[in-house]
Amino acid sequence: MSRQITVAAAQLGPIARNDSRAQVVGRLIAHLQEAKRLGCDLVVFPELALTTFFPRWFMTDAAEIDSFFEHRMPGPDTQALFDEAKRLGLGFSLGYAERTPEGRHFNTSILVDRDGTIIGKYRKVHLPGHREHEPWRRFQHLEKRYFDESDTGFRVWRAFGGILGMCICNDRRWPETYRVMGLQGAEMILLGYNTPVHNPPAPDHDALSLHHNTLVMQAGAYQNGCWVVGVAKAGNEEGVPMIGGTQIIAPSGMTVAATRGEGDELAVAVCDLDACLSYKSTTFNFAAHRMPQHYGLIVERRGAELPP
Ligand code: ING
Repeated sequence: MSRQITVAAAQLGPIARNDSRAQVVGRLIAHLQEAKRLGCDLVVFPELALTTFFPRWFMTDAAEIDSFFEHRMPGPDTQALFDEAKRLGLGFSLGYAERTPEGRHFNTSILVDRDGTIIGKYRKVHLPGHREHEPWRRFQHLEKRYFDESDTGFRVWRAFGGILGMCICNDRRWPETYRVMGLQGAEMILLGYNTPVHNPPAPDHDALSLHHNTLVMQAGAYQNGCWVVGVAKAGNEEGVPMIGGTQIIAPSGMTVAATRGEGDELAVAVCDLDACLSYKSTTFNFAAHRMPQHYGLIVERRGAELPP
């Protein structure tokens, strides 16, 4: 017996600062329609999939900053996306900038069922970059300025016949992300990212940006016996080249589908959730092999403390 989900990793090319929500939603709907044609059940969109990656700019005008956030989901600009997904019988995950009714701001991802119901919401835990304007940088990375810290943590949901989790972008670089969801039985982790090729504090890493992207997601998949779907917003966005590298990774750690370019492109795979079992029941049988009594420092310490 196999529990199969056919998944579309729905990569987006650049979104311009002045692209309207309607223009972007039109691109997302085109992805839904192509995914349906290819027999998909679930479509995974990138992080901040409704706007350009605005944390690249230092802004002080509250109205300008707020223009990048959604006050309601679905809202007037996104209802068409929910309606088309429901009409096609497709589930999807979507990354966007969330402004809550109380005025809090999050880098958010939602999981939406085939009937348009929002099953789950995740708010980004690992906010990279910095809080203040750092003019020495070719471009800013002000996620610590524009987004509040997560109040959801890492959760999973029973959906599409399995146990699904979500994370966002920088989260994928931290092994704790996958393990916390692995300890909740995650069989598939959906994540989107907006990753500049150039990392101002570490330019010598730039040539390895695609390698690091694949490395961390393949490791997370294998070490937790789960599928990982990583989806880029890619290409040269407002003068900042962003990596592609969208891919679907099996519990074996092998990439089974990947995009070729840096534009709007689907990578599709038939994902058998039962493929998780041979890893979760042997090599990564957590209950049989983990030794949490020796892992205390992982939770007790934030930064490393060196020996005397
Ligand atoms: N972007 C980047 C990411 O983690 C980054 C930030 C780039 C970190 C390069 C390290 C190296 O993929 C987001 N949005 O988190």
